[in-house]
Amino acid sequence: MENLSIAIQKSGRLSEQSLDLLKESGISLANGNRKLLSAARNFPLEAVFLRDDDIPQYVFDGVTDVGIVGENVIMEKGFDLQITERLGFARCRLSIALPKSEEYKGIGDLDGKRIATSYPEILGTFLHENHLDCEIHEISGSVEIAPGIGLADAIFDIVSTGSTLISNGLKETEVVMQSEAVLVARKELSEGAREILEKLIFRIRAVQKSKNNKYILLNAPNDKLDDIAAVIPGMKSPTVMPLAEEGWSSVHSVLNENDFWDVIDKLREFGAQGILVIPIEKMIT
Ligand code: PRT
Ligand code: ZN
Repeated sequence: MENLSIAIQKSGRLSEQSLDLLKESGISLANGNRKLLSAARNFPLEAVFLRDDDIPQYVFDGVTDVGIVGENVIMEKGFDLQITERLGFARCRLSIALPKSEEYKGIGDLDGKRIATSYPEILGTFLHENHLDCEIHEISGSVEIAPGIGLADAIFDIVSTGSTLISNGLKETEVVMQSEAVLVARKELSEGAREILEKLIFRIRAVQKSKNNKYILLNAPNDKLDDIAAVIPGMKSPTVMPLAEEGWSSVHSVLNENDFWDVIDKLREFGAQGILVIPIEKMIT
């Protein structure tokens, strides 16, 4: 039986959540720190643990079929790979930042500046698109200290909470791209590998959906059932069952996290009582 091989970051910001996602998809892998390879026991998948920077190349060269890596690394390396699924974790943005004291009226103020970064390709493309002529200083780590030591006038780096910028006396002036972890695949996969990948994606989607949705149970006065059904459509439509108490029903449905509180407010207005909200383990639609 054929295997699908997947590259996963060996240790870093992506490692734990990558393994968790596989685990929630019913695929258990042992990630011993000293191990390079690990085969899943219950799914035709083999994991290879690598530095995140190497993952795009390994997938492109066919050393592994797929990989989990930050979109920023995919963009920077520039290999022609297929993003098969956005995974929603390791969210961050890549931004240009200037010393806080510097006046900034708009993008034109960046012209002529020396910018330190570990992402010269993404930055170069952005500068080119905006007709800016800057000097790019490629450095591999601690980019945020470059302006302080006089190595550069500005930086281009990953920002998440923004606290690294603040503690280095910098301010974010241009957001160049948003990033999150993605599942990438080589464009030419064998038919067998493609089939396993489809199965993996199907499971990942079920996990993602379950995280974005909650199961809701409530008691509703019968004369308000239509109003209530309109705010909670559910996967098809809500399940409505009569309660022992005359004139009341029990309503079961699925709610999306995004409009959760708005819906709850409306349900209360319509007289819903005893509202219970329960996490969903898996959701297959
Ligand atoms: O050893 P290896 O090469 O595998 O790992 P790495 O050190 O290159 O990468 P790692 O594990 O630090 O990050 C992996 C991926 O996580 C990145 O490529 C991004 O896609 C994503 N990610 C999400 C982040 C952050 N958030 C993040 N905050 N990567 C880095 N940071 C750093 C950033 O460089 C900056 O120094 O955190 C600082 C900013 O954070 P805030 O919260 O202070 O703004
Ligand atoms: Zn790295």
